[in-house]
Amino acid sequence: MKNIRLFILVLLLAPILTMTYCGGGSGGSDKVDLTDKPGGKPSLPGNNNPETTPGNSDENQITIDLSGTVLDESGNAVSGALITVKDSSGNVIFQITSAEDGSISFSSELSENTSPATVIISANGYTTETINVTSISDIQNAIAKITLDNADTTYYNFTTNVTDNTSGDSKPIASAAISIKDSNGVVIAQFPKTDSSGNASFAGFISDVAGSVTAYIDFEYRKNSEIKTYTYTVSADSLADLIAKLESGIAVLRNVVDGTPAETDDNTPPSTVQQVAFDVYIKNQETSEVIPGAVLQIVKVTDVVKNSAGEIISFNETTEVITSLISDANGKIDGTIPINTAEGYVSIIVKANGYEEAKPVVCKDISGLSLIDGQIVLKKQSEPTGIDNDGDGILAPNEGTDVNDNDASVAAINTASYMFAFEDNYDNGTKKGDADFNDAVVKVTYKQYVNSEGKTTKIEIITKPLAAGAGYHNKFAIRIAGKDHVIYANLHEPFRANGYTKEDWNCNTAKGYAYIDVPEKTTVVEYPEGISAKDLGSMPFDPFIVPNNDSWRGEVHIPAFNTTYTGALVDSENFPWAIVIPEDWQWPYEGTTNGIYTAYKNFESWYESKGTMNKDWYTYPERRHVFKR
Ligand SMILES: [Ca+2]
Ligand SMILES: [Ca+2]
Ligand SMILES: [Ca+2]
Ligand SMILES: [Ca+2]
Repeated sequence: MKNIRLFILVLLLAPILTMTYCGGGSGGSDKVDLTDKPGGKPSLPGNNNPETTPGNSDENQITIDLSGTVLDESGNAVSGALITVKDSSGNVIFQITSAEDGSISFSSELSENTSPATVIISANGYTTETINVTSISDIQNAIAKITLDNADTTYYNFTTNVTDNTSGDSKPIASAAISIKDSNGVVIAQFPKTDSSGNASFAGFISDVAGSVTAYIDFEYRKNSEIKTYTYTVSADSLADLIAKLESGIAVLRNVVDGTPAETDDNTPPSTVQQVAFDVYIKNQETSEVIPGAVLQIVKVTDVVKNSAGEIISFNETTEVITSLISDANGKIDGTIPINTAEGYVSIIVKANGYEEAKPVVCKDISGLSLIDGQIVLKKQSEPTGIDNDGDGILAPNEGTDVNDNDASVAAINTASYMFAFEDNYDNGTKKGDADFNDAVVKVTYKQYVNSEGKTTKIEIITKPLAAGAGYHNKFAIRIAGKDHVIYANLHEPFRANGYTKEDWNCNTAKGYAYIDVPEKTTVVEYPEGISAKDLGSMPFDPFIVPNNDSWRGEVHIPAFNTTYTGALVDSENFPWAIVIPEDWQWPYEGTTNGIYTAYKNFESWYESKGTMNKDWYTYPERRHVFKR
């Protein structure tokens, strides 16, 4: 009903409302029709030279076809040899494994900018070969016929013992499969499975590999009545060091952090930002006592490379912390974190005073998960020593993670920026309103202050109005924990305060006009008693507009989040009227035919595929159709 009324109202108003706008301080003004509809191209004052840069195309791809064989010194085929191609920074570009008959073949699309530097050929029992290359044809030459030398080997005969000490009771692990891999991931030793006492003996030759080596211990355990698999790894800088560790026995500390896939809901449109809930206990590995004040950091991971089987073969773990969660008095972490679905991959690090740092999750794609739950066990290291100036229980930097050791109300600060883009006149036809998503565009940076009990004590909302291409005077507000914080009662006001005249409506949306900068506004929300992560919810919270600040028009919210708004959030085809973009973004010009569909060619497949394809659609604007900042 509401939408029909809106539509009729706009139809009535459109011929009446003839408004003027001044762009870019040019001082010129012309009459334009208030359209905000497909095809409604505003007429512009003369002498405009709109930028006509060609569309932003995808990165150029080249197709490569490689083939060759791997033989030993006697000319026999070597199967299972691993050919790894890396760039000059050591990142893996791709990997190929030789077949039963020693043949290798690889066909794939690669970025034109690929610059291979080394080809590494490794196989169990052979000396690893490294060949320097500068081009794809160099790689073809290098792998056409590879002859591997038999490696120098050493005979080993020793026994290892594996126990599960997660609950502090050193239970033997039976039927564990143990293997040792070199730094290229080639298996150089395989053990018989552990017996009922957790023992496994190795007797045989192992190649004298250089560099670091890792033992992989795969086993099954029971969680609730379910059988789950776990891989525990032990690394060392040399084979001798690793064998010494294995001989002295391995006490497994099992960090159990499981993920539950999100249920696909046909009634929710896709979102570029997704929230993942955490329900995790942090415990002392020896005593099972809970650890309050432990900091769980979600760390950004980039440059993820997968092989054809979908396994991650390389990645870059950054030091950038996306979100910090802190365990409460019961050692529990119970809250949600925002994840940009286009990135998805994170690592998790847990730190607590006097405990060894733990990494229960290393490079995992958590987009598509709704919940991560389980327990993370930490090994006691020493009594905590160091400075805790404010007495909040978290030590100052160097020894601990307190971001402000002079303020007990803050132990971590989570910062993130989002752009929100709204339609104020939706559902007026076949193409989703005019879907220009420029009626209200704001950038919001949140700074969330979290204390050592995991409670939020303060949120700074830093808002920058970017565009208001609308005939309506829209109200912009953010709902947090059930309370509305009105940032602008009329989003045109901040533009008027910075040079637009009273009649302006096409603010930073008209083609041919320069961007007018509107300064940021900071709104501070305080929680003197602290609010729990569960009660607060998480970024980007619940931003919305009230079209023309008329309450009878309802509110426009981002539908992907748990908004408390009970009115309509999408149209009959689940099309959203508000979107969130997790980085800087260029909104469509006013009057762009079919709005966002034209300005962002990948939007349609992202929306139609329910967010599974073109997750980064917002990074590929058609430059002719978006406003330049
Ligand atoms: Ca402190
Ligand atoms: Ca502090
Ligand atoms: Ca619009
Ligand atoms: Ca508009």
